[in-house]
Amino acid sequence: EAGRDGDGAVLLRSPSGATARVSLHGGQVVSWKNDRGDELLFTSSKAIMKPPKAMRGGIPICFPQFGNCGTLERHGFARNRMWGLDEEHPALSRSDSGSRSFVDLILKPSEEDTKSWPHSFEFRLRISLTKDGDLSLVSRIRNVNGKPFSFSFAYHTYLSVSDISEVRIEGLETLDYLDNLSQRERHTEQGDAITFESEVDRVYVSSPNVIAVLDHEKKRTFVIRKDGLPDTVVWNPWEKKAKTMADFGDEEYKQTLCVDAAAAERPITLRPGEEWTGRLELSAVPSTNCSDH
Ligand code: TA6
Repeated sequence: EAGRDGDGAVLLRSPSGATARVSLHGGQVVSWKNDRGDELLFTSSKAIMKPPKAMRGGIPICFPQFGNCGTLERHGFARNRMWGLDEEHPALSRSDSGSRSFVDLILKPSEEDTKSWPHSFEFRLRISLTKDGDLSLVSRIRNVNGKPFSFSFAYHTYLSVSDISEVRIEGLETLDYLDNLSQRERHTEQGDAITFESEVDRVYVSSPNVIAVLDHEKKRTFVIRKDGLPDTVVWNPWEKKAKTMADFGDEEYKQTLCVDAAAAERPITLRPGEEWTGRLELSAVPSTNCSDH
């Protein structure tokens, strides 16, 4: 079938020539390239590309929980499941040239899933490339249960960076964050842009809907726009933690930074029949100087 590669991943192409690959395993974006063919998302050289676990890199979807709580799988089961194509009219998603710029996926709970999380939902995920090559993910989660349920969520986004020491985040200054490295203790960020010189694992709460990740060496700025997702998670495992991860190279912490649009601090509650929408839009723009975004 056109638009699918040998591994069953869906290939997207924007009119500008940007591309993305979406794996049905996890509904995970596993590649996003600009019109020059530069890869913008990180994938570990040690990533395990087949089920049952999510591959290390790209954008795994964390649902129905972000983190580790109770009997539910760590970061939820959505990233580990096979998703279906949700396309009534697949031809509509193709451009004149035959390539497609978006795909609609769907996840419903299996019987196994309802044992660890006894709720019924329909999770629809549209992944698209805009005409300029920006990457957009829109999640719509509907409660098809007779009772309310609550969940947390994250787009666990592994950005590809030149060297973590050359990277800074703008937009999270002076915010409160929960520090996962010290029992989720609450701290307040100082006034400066965030830079990296050791392990970081934080949930910045009630963060702005637009933040920027500046890669000085690559002269590239990622602009991250979110909607419906109040928090931003920032994670880099650094050297020691990297060595404990079997599917992550010892030195690869230098080449990636996770910046996740998330609903992590407070769960989202849906009443029967209600639907929630959470959006992420990523763009990568050349930056000629530091304030250029
Ligand atoms: O905050 C990000 C985080 O929860 C970290 O604690 C970290 O270990 C990471 O996600 C990756 O989790 P994973 O289950 O994919 O190894």
